[in-house]
Amino acid sequence: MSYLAQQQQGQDKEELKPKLDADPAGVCLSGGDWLPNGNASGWGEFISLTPERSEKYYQYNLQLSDTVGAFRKVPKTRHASCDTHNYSLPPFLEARVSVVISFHNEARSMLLRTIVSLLSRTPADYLHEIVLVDDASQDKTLLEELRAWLGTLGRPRFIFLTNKQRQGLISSRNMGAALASGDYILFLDSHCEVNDGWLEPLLERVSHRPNLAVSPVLDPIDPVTLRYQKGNEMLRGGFDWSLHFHWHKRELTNQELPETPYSSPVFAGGVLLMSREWFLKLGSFNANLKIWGGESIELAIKLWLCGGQIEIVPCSRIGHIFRRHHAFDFPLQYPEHPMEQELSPAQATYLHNSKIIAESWLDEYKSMFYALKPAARRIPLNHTSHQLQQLRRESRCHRFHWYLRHVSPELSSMLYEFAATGTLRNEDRCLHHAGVKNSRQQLILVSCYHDDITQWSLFRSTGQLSTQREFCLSVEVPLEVTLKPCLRTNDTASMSQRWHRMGTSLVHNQTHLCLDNPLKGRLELTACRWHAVSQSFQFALEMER
Ligand code: LR7
Ligand code: MN
Repeated sequence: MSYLAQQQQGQDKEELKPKLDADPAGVCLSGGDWLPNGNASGWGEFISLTPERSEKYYQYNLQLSDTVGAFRKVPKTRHASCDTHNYSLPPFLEARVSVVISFHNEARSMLLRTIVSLLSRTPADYLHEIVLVDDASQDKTLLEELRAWLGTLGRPRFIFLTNKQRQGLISSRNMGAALASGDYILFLDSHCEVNDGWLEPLLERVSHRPNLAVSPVLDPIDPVTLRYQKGNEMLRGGFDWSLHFHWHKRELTNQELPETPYSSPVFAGGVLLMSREWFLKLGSFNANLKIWGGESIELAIKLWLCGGQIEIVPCSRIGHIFRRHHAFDFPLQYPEHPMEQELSPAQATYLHNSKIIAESWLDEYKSMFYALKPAARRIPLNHTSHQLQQLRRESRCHRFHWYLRHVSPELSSMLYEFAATGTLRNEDRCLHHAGVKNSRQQLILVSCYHDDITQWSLFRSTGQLSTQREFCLSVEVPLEVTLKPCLRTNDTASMSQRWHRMGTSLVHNQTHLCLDNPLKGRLELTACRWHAVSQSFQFALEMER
């Protein structure tokens, strides 16, 4: 029974059901008759709404958020068999869950809906506490107002923390985890709605395997219509060599059903539940990571390497508003550093965090990362990694090649697929795809430290030289070097897209001519000349042949 239902024990069960009103979003039903004053819109007197602000401030529909109610029904998105499964749960005294939510400038109605969904859809015995960390939001009275209301509920325990100065979500979550006292810890964004029965499937998995960490399947909530949609349970999390998160398709084995829990190289985004002790033993989120980004990839790598596993559990569903843009500023990381002129503060922060992951865990494979993100070389790191080295030693963590072999075949296949990859340099400039102009793809040579400098890959098997597998360097009659969509290799026209290496030259297979940059800026095909500087093109990373 949920906490709120328990509060009203003794009342007629029928009465506990939320009143069903048509919902402005047109898809869900709102309720919330347990809220103060029985106010169905759910706000009542206990908390005032956020003052009007532009949509841009939140990057979602604030007006709708304020009107759909603190509680609303959400569609059932998990497989029907999840409802009939009898979950074998650990005794609740051994499985108390602490939920940690850090927020920066979240709309009141949104944060409240997140909390209310937890209170109403979590078995009360297992919901030990909710830790709310206000990461220096502009709204200075929200936490006090929440304390005044939530503090009166008695159970679960609430812990309120306010950062006077912005710490970022990574430190804030660490602080929350350090104060928490449950057996398990769950990190949640501040604009989520947990779906019915979200916790039981997760607890069932972790209670049998103490080193397992689990994620639910994320259901997307549309930032404009607030429509709660069904997320995809056929995807596992992963990342590429530039340390960007990606989803990979999951294939079902004979015994597997779509709703069967499955292992994953990384978490489903940033939402995860694991033993609090195990989280602390792993050193929490790497405290050198700043503000936003990378922390869940870092935790995933160290967890696998140091004896843990990760699973995604499709019977557990949590809705999350996926915003299209950041809703907050990134503090300048390197004021006065020349790099700051080339990278935005958000890019510099993300690159800084990625560099820490590469330096901490990738071992000799970190050269793959630097090949794809040359700008990371210039990011200063001013901290020591003693603690991490100690963790690696004491927990006898595997080296990164173990992760490649046993956890992420996708990442290792990227290694063998390419003969060379990364930026493509000619003298002091790099070949860059600058978009389309007058319906032609623009190929130019620019500074190699440009943050989104094009990454090229020369495929071993096909000889195609492509940007993200999308566009291939091609030669058109009469000998014009262009970018064209990559053709399938069974298409004879794809012959015009094949290249091979001769020393540092790039030779076009069909014509036996070399890629050349004779006029500093315009690519041509000319007769190959041994050691010609204008024909020398170096990839950031050349694989062994
Ligand atoms: O300085 C900040 N301080 C904060 O407390 C910046 C942000 N935050 C809060 C913010 O209010 C929000 O609650 O941190 C949370 C995440 O920030 P978002 O929602 O603006 O970004 P996001 O949705 O892209 O976050 C994803 O990436 C983050 C990288 O650090 C974290 O891993 C988030 O957990 C991750 N979110 C998800 O993957 C969605 C699923 C979480 C759930 C449910
Ligand atoms: Mn989010």
